[in-house]
Amino acid sequence: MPFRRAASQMLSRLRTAGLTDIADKLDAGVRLDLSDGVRLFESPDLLAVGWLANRERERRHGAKTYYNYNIRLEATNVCVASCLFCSFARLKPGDEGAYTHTLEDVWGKLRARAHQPLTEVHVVNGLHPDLPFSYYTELLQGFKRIRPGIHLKCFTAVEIAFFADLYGKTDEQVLSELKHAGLDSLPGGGAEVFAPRVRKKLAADKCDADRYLSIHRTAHGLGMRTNVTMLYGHIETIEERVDHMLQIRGLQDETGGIQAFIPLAFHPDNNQMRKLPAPTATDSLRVHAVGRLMLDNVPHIKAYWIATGVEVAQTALWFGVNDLDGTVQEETIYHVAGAKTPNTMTPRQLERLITAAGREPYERDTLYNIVRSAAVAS
Ligand code: V47
Repeated sequence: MPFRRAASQMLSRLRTAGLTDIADKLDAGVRLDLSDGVRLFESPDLLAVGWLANRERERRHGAKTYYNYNIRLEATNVCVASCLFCSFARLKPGDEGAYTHTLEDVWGKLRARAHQPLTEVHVVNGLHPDLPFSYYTELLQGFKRIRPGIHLKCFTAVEIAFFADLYGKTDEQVLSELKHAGLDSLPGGGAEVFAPRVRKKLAADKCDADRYLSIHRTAHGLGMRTNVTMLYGHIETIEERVDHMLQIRGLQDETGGIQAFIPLAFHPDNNQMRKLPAPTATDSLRVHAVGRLMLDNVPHIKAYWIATGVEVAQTALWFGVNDLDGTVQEETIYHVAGAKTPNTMTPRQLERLITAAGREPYERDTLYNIVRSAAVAS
């Protein structure tokens, strides 16, 4: 029978790829370890790895694929950190290309979209040395005044650590005060690669992995959800990638507060690592697939289409991914670093992309409540 033949072909393919024991572990609900993760990265058979990741994706989500109606805002690119991979930051106010929007200007971007049924504002900023803390609390309060129901996913853990040090507060105080002002969740930026070797070379000025994870832990304790990212395709080793995933899994075991893992493809233009090539499509598919397999306790694996490219994000829907981020609209970090993707996609375009991949699109809010199902709407 054709189905039996296909299944037995897959089994023999897994055997040839040396992945049968990993498939067995997944079937038995046994956790994969560091050496399993390394083997998944090293296996020449990308389709076998993808097949395993897809199986886990379908076990959890079937064909359901999420996106959201969001806007990305960056209020300032002034940043005291000099991360080697960053093309966005300017060290000081007044440096060429440096900007800091007034609160009215940032709020204006939301006001200008009064006609859009946005559910999320996602803010990531540079680490500005001179702004008062009230700039950030008022930013949040203003967003909520303009759109009371909107979800504010703002400030990476690296920004929270910076605020605490700059304004003489604890991480918990910063998070509580921002929450009081309207903060709903933390985005996953700033994780880069947790391994101290990589972090020291690439992002020496940023808080270390322990503090990044501790801030997420604290946010979870305060009832907030967070995402976690990994910047891949530069100087990190395969072991360092898997170790990064295992540290995320460890935190998730403790708190359960992580919603999504988002691998971020390194973009080399206009930064200090411009001599490195960008990661290939197959590497991107594999990182997402291995993320799904290692992170058995993180519900959503997101392909950020701005970073992977639209075509790879769509293909990744068969490599473990069940979320495509959203409409985005105002992205700069990736576009100044050479992203060739569009700046925005409409809900209709995202839905078409998902449907054309043989998956079912669902518009979600930030907390993965379904806002709209295309099947119901059409
Ligand atoms: O933290 C900066 C990365 C991140 C480059 O939580 C770069 O839902 C590649 O975190 N090449 C910000 N990456 C973006 C981010 C994010 C994106 C989408 C969704 C979510 C979420 C979070 O961008 C930074 C840094 O890791 N980054 N420069 C670059 N040249």
